[in-house]
Amino acid sequence: MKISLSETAQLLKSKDNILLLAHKHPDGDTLGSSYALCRALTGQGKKANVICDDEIPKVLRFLANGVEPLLFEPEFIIAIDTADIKMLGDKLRTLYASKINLCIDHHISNTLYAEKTMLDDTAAATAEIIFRLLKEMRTDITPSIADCLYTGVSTDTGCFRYSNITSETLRIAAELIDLGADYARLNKELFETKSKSFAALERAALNSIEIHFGGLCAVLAVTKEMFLQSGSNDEEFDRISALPRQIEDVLVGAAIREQKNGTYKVSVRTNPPMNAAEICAGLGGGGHVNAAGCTLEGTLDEAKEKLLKAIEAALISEKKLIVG
Ligand SMILES: [Mn+2]
Repeated sequence: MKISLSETAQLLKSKDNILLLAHKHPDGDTLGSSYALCRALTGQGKKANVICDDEIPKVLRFLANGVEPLLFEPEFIIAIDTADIKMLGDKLRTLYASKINLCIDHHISNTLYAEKTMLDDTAAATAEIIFRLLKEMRTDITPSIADCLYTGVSTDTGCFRYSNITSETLRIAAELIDLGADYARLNKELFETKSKSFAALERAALNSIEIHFGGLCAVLAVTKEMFLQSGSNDEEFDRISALPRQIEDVLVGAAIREQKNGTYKVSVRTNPPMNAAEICAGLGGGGHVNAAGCTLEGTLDEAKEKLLKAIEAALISEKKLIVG
């Protein structure tokens, strides 16, 4: 059942011993929203905790600073920024799947798995909804709560660059700054600072870039050795995949990564009118119009050759490339 913001505020007023669940592979929005609400609830003398199936990424650990993990038998369980029960991860799903009393979320794809759902798919981040909820509850938004909410809103919008932002997003961010959000430090830590491992992987990846078809296609390739040497993790590789398409005039960007078993995982990103899903479908993979993937076998050169053939055919069929 969907409920409104004021019904959500009323409901929370009557509850105590509240457990907040963040989704797996936690990001700034699920954690920022959860810790903001947790701080607000404990600030009202209630008991509240945040839990997550996965470890909190280092760059987001400050969100939990000063929040004491309390011991209590949960009476009310809220999933935050979690569109599907699967997104909670195996451990939390096993423990709580049938017991989730409320979900607060902004994903249009929300499966309404919770007993009650406060869904606003016009919000760029769940943190926007939590901000409005705290105002509705007339709770004090302290500077550390403002930091948590600013983190949620800024990370889900790529630091206010994506097309999901609205004028409301910017008004909320402005209010958060007035409430003491340390935006300059947060922007630097969240968007400008790279881990040493990421910088090493990025350097190796940029060095590997080859340009094809008169500049319409860029391909990078990272071997097992390069990946191991950098000390990077999978999430960092995902960010690397975006690099080839960022080059001027490139319509098809691809990132090839050698996997542990010697096969190659390929990520293709396209700009219109090229269709990444179509290119990858021809290679046994699939995905979305502007981001898709597939797995290739053989040597690196053979994998690259197969991929380039598919890209060439797609460029020709879109009349971006004329064969003489
Ligand atoms: Mn979100």
